[in-house]
Amino acid sequence: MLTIWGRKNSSNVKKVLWCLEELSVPYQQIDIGGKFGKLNDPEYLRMNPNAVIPCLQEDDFILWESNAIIRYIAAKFGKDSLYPSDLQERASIEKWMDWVGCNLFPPIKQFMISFVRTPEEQRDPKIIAQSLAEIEKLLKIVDNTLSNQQYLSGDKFGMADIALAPLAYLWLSVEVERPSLPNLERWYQLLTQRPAFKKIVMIEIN
Ligand SMILES: N[C@@H](CCC(=O)N[C@@H](CS)C(=O)NCC(=O)O)C(=O)O
Repeated sequence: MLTIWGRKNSSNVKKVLWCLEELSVPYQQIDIGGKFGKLNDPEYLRMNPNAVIPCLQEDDFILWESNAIIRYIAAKFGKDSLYPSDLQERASIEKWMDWVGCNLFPPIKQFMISFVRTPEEQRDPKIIAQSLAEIEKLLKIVDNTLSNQQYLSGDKFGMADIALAPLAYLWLSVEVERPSLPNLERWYQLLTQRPAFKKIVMIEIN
């Protein structure tokens, strides 16, 4: 049995739980992080010295970094679906996973901290505007890409979609002015038809 450490409303935990649900892999999930705390408990730090979630535990095997976890799950349980054997096909998907983690996650995190988790009277409009501008710039790249392909992963749903969608969900769920990104919106609507997406991703954001 796989154990996933991390609260269910973290976007990085959602990626992992969604991937498991898509592949019908049984797992147990343990709430930690956010209001549950415990990230700096010595027992958790022994598993993940970064004191962040998610973390996967499978007997003695421990794995952290959400995208590394998705790759592992897909390779182990999704060879015929989420983990293409064609190297170029897989690299094109992994490119987007890295892009989401390196480029999109930092401004989304900044936005979450400075807007969603900060009371209105304490918000800094400049920081909020900067993070929103960066998110928009990046999502326009996604929108352009999605004008030529059905999914971020290509013709078929895959790991890149799993990496991006929980972050896109956050951005689409908050009350801010957004530019029109019709291809991204079409892609998002497609994902909302997936039961595992509804169950894992479309939950209360805070
Ligand atoms: N690069 C890491 C980032 C992990 C990360 O920043 N996780 C956030 C939640 S999305 C976290 O642990 N925040 C502290 C908390 O939830 O208490 C990954 O993709 O796994």
